[in-house]
Amino acid sequence: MHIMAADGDTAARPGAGTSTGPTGIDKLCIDTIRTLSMDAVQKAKSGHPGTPMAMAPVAYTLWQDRLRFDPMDPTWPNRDRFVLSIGHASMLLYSLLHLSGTRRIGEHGPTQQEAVSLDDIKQFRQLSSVTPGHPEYSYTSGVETTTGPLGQGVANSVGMAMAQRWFETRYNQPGFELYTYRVYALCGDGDMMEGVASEAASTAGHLGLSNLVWIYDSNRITIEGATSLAFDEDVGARFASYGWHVIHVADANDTAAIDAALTEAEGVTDRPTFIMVHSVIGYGAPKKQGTREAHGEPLGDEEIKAAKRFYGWPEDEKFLVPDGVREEFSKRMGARSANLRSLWMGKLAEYRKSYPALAAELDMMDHHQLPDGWDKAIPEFPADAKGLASRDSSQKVLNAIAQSVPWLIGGAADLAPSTKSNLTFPGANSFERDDYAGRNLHFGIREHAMGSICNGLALAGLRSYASGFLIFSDYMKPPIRLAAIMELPVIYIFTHDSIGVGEDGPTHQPVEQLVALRSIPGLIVLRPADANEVAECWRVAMKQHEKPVALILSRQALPTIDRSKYGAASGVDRGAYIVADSDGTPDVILMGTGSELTLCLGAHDALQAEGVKSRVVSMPSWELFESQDDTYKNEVLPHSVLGRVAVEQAAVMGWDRYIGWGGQVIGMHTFGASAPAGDLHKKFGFTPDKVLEAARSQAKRRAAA
Ligand SMILES: Cc1ncc(C[n+]2csc(CCOP(=O)(O)OP(=O)(O)O)c2C)c(N)n1
Ligand SMILES: [Mg+2]
Repeated sequence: MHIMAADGDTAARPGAGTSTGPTGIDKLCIDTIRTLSMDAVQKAKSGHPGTPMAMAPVAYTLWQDRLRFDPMDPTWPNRDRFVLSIGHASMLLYSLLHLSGTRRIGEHGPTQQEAVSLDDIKQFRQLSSVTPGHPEYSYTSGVETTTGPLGQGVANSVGMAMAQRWFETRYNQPGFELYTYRVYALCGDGDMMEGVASEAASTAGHLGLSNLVWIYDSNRITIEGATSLAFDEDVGARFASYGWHVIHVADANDTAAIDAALTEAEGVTDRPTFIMVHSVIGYGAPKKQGTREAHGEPLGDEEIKAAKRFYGWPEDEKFLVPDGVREEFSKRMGARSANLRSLWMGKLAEYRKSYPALAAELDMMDHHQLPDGWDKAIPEFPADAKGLASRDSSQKVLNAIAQSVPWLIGGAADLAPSTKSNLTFPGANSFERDDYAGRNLHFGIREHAMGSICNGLALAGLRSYASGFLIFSDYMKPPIRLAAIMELPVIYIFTHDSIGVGEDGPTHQPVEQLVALRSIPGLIVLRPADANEVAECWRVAMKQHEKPVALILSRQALPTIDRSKYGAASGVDRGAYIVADSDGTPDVILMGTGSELTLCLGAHDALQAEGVKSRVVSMPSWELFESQDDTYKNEVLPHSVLGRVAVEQAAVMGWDRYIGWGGQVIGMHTFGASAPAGDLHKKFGFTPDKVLEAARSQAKRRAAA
């Protein structure tokens, strides 16, 4: 259908302010975004119409004239990233993907199919549609990250911007400016209130990430009503103090001012830019605009008609894309970006010839591959009764791997000396504003942002790791969960894994963290028992390309098990394996993880001497074990053996799956306490005697059976 491109908004219209609004074809395109969003939410009978309506001019200006994003290939490596941190405004993004004609990515790259068709928009929020309630990475082509939990998107954008800097520094060469992309995030009041956004913004300011722009939709409305109910600070001043360049745009409809702000941001070379845009939520809906009612529910047929009248739109038309709108996107944004991408592809072809080794690295990253021999330098640890802490063996293994996998980068939340996560070889410097090639990231004491930034780094193609005390994994649960949802292979190095922490007391002793992590679908949790298991755990972690992995490591020394006497540590990749056994069917199976495997082995020796047949199973990962076939599972834990003891210094929840009815778990039922570790082990029953006692009693079940 053809409708005349109406004139711009005027000050007389409600909510229009005194702006010089968009006119002609621009207004037509913007109003198409608005009306598609209203119609989709109305049809779905749920969703968030108000913010797409208000921010349409801002997003349109960015996409149409700035964003270097080629709809023909939404995965082009040097594309600018657009992060919709206000994930509830998903219809804004779906409308843009549709109108720009963005192509769907198939198994072998871009296809001829639309990423989001008009039919898909009509299926907004329905089962199996590519238009879920909140944008989901890899589900809808063109969506850069999964958003919805407020604060996450902006924090991811910091990781993406750090990754660009890292790529630029390592791979750009004279005459080959391969990596120049910028990262734009659209955020709202909710993002600004969330702590993780502050952590991430503070980090970005410190690092001087001038390739990063956050556009803040300041509409002063959230779900409960006016932001004044809970939020009055001067957000601009806050960002200025973080070291950001701050620009104010008085009216979201003022596309000229938005354009000017984006130009200004491009000129800032030493800091990120924060563009604070004042908008009216639900702009154009006469009764609901500027109110909380425009946030999260359909506007209703009458209000939609009135808004359409206000836009000069045929009020009875639904899902209307007027003639000329798609063409305008393709003429401007499409042509501009296609040109940039084709120049870039040409450059890449030349680069491959001039810098084959660097190009090979980029290809490997792209294909989730590891360099040949990447694990050759991983040490084998000799048997040693004294042994070493798993955090220490992890450091050795990590450093061995990182030397052959240059794109493995990460760091800690101010705990690297304790978590032993630093890369110590020459050239592995700190990532800082004067050395963006550094590989040791200093997140400061910002666990939440650390997790979200690592997701951003992983989204950009790097293998990222985050490290901290296991107890503080609670502070980064949201990004861990999102890594699992997005299928990002981020690695978490969590140390100080139990009451073995000792004197620091219950606030620092993890109890329920292990089961909490194990409850996250898709996350692989590994708690190695000795140095050689640590090496195997790292092998498992590095081979993942769609699962995050949490390594759970000890502060205290763990004996290095004599593998000539016991089962090989390579069993780790099956999640659970037999370490010690007896002839024939065992009377009792002892299962342990981490530091508790030694207790099981001690009990095993004593039981052998008593003529009790026992088996010891090391069980570093429930998830890996669950993915084995039934034959293997039954081989390791035969159904016929009822006598079972599990030992783990953590909450007992979940172990019932493996001990069966009547089995016994020696675990934690309360929080820990502040005392030397030895005393705590006695108090909570982690002693050879207690394990032996439980094993003897369980072994009797065979006789009784
Ligand atoms: C971490 C988190 N907490 C709560 C919510 C629920 N929620 C969704 S939108 C919203 C209000 C957001 O307000 P704002 O960012 O100002 O968006 P606007 O209403 O202006 O579109 C809330 C509380 C959420 N999505 N994420
Ligand atoms: Mg708001």
